[in-house]
Amino acid sequence: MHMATTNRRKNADLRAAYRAAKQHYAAIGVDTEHAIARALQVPISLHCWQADDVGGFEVREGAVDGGGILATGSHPGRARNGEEMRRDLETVMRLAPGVHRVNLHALYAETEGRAVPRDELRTQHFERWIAWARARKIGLDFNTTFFAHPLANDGLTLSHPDRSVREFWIRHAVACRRIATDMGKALRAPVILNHWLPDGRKDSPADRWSPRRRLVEALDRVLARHAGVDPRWCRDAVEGKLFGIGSEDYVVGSNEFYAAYALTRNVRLCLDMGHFHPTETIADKISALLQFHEGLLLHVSRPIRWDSDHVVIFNDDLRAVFQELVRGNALDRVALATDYFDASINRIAAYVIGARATRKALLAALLEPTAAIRQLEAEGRGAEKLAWMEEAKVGPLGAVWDELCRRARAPAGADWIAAVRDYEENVLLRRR
Ligand code: RNT
Ligand code: ZN
Repeated sequence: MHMATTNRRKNADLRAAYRAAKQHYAAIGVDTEHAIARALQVPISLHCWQADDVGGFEVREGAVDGGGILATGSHPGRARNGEEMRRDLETVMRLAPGVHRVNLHALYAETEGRAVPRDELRTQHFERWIAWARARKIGLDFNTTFFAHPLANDGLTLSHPDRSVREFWIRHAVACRRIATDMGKALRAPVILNHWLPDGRKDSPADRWSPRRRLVEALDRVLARHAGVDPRWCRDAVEGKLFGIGSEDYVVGSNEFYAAYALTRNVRLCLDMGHFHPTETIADKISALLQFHEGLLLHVSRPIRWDSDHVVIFNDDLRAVFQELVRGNALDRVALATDYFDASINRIAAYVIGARATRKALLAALLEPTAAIRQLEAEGRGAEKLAWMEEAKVGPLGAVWDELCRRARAPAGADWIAAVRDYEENVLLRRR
């Protein structure tokens, strides 16, 4: 009943609600026109791997374990190839407003049914993705894939004690840097190449030192100068983690490791919202790290009790991250990429919920009367500051959000839900 009413809301009603909201915000010194325009511009890089549960298109030559990545659920409709995945992503981008990029993993190479070793991946294996992105005027981002591979089954890749294993993964990462460079050049937009590796130990390592030393050396080799790699188009990032499945006790690439590594090598640090202790959030880290780092990559995710990669929702953690970015005027220094995978519900809805929640959190932060509450804080009027922060939580955000959606030609309110149901009936359920 409520949903039906929402669906029938007229454009005129939305406009009227927006006019009232605009006045509400103007009265507290907030310009909604500016907030909408800014919120629409910020690119959100959509991870391709929600469409297929991090499966990938690779033709495999040996048994592999998941490498610490686990999508649970068996909802029908998983994308089985590039065409299906691109169609899914197009649908998501119609239903979520604002500028998007698409974030690929090396696992999504299209190799015409041939098994191409990861260290032999070339730009040609991503030509379809590049052509698609060019036609739709979207930027691409990219990731090395250090998991789901026979040479990752030991739980160690770039930090493996066996030199030949390390060399294989170094070649893989360099191949990806070349591909990212070509993608960036072709699209005239720099590509962020993120490196996350599962390396770690399940229990009580006797040596925490050697793998870390080897990882530094291997990453330095990856990030050295290589023919065909141009840092103007390929911007490397490194992503740390606290623990993973099978690496509960020790992760070689911890957050401290990469924070120091990224700073000293002038690459980007990636913070994933799920990669810390359960009550530790990343919002407070941003103003600390950006005193020293030029920029950051954020993996927008949602942990529940552990790094569970749940669908991103408009919750306090997400809002706090965007408040920090807006309050610190740091939106231009931080790249945003979604990162979660839920196979237990409609995957397209999972995407749209997360993409919309992310931009909604951005809009909400832009609607905060930051100058006013800072002034109160500076004057020592702490209770009033807190009171205004409380009031700001329930202003007419929804009306401004609807207007943002309308301007971006995306469905307002809950109107997108019916579109996903249609897509499920007409497209996803036919993928059997
Ligand atoms: C894993 C990291 C990593 C992956 C993707 C698939 O814990 O979050 O970013 O989710 O590379
Ligand atoms: Zn991540």
